[in-house]
Amino acid sequence: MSESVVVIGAGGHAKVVLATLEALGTEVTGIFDDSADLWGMQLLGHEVKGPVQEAQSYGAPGILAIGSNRQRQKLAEELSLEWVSAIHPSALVHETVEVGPGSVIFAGAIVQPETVIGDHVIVNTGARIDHDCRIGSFSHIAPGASLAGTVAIGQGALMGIGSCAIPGVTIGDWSVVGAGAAVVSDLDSQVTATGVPAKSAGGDLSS
Ligand code: JB3
Repeated sequence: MSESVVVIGAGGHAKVVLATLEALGTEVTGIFDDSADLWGMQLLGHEVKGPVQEAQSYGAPGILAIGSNRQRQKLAEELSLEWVSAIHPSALVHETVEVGPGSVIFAGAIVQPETVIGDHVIVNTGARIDHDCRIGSFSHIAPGASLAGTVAIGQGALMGIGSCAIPGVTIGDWSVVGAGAAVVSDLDSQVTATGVPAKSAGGDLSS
């Protein structure tokens, strides 16, 4: 990846992005966040330099380090930056896996052959994605979530912490799968599903 990047967002998720960049030996040009009370503060030894628009003046590529799927999409549309992906050295990502710009794959994650990961996706700590999955842009596979082979995750969808999906199921755009839920049949778009087996309660809880 590139030698130096700007990081957008200065919260908890940004800490894990910074840890990933540290592990890769990538320099951080600066962190940018619209919360003025954070400006001048340090996050893991890196300065929060100013508002997100300012990141565009540094000429470095960027990573959106914000956990909200909707906010990552919004900022990706608003900011004119080249986006880079970051894959922690301890993640096992098969050489045939495609990873879109802006996506992050954190420590201990496993991604098996011929899976395609879209843009600005979060594959969080220890998540497992098996072969031939399709992971939509702006989605988030939370820590410890597990996808069997040929699962399709829609744009902006969230697989909650420790949730799972059996082979071949489709999870619609912007849907939310609750923590620990087991998805055994297709889910529509913009629904929330919880439980084992996961049942859709309707409604849109994506954030
Ligand atoms: O559970 C895990 C492992 N990670 C969570 C992650 C996926 O999402 C984490 O525990 C948090 O629940 C959450 O992390 P995040 O996004 O860093 O949340 P928080 O610590 O609240 O920080 C959000 C930062 O993003 C804040 O500094 C906000 O100012 C900034 N932010 C959020 N929305 C935004 C916007 N900044 C701009 N410019 N525009 C936004 O819409």
